[in-house]
Amino acid sequence: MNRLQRLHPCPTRPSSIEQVLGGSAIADAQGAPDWPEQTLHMTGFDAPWREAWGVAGDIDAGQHGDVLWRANQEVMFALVELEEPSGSTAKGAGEALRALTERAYGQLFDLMATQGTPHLWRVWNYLPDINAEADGLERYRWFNLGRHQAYDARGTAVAQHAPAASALGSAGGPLSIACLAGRHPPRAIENPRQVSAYHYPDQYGPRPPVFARAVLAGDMGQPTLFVSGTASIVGHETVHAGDVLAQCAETARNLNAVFAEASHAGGGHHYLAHQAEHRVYVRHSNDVAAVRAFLTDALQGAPLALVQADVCRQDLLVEVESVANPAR
Ligand code: 3EB
Repeated sequence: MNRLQRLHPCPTRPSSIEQVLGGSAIADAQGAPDWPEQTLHMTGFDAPWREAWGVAGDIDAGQHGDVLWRANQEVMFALVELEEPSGSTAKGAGEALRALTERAYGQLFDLMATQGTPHLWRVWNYLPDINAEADGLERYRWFNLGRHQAYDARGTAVAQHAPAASALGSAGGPLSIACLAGRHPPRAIENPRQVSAYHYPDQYGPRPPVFARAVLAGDMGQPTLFVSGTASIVGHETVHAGDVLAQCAETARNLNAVFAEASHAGGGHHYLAHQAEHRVYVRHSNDVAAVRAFLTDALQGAPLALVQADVCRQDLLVEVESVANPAR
């Protein structure tokens, strides 16, 4: 199949032969491309940027319910954005978010089946006020309930079908879910230092998150590594609460562990954190300079895009996600 390519930074028209399937942009990026674009309602700490996923050759596009999509025979980018009509913390907002999440995932799953790309590879989940309580439960936990129920409703076993993912709090905007899905299943990678997220105990909510620590997907002769949001968690517990640099160091250890696992699984390919591109979510704007300095050193100058976002556990101060192609 065609190799997936991230065009980045990206104008509103690709300069190369690739067709863009979709992508994302920081809210202050100029211009509106005609492909589905997930807006990050987040403050960026770099020049405004846009990222896009491209393939060679012909593509199809359409809308299914609330989902915008573009695809070729092998891979689809899809985007669903749903406003919460009564706001994020009004009475009933928790159940409303749960139902909205279940509906969004349900529509995505239906579309993926129809298009012949039934396998989720990578999902980016953003929602406002992720750590706020609604109806006695944290909004991230309501989100997790709806996501898990969408899997359960289709009898899909989460441990076998978990994509790479991120779930972050935005500074406003809709519930926004973007994904890459494929004709062929990805190869899931777990981190031996961490409990698989879909096995987290119920102290983190009534249903666990559904994601793998990373996946290998795309052209399986030359697979792309998508690393999920990675944070200062060992086992299932947050470590170094209150210490942002120690959290950065633990996060770097987790990234290196995931890249090492991917290199073992990668059919002779090697993946290196310092040859990857990283998106870094920082909870407190005041920490940005320190986080940038630490991770620039730890990741040996690999490109970083830093944004302010609320991480999905109150005590997590930083989270990093990555994309890498096999090392040269
Ligand atoms: C963690 O390791 C940190 O709910 O989709 C990271 C990546 C996190 C994805 C998700 C959550 C998600 O549990 C949080």
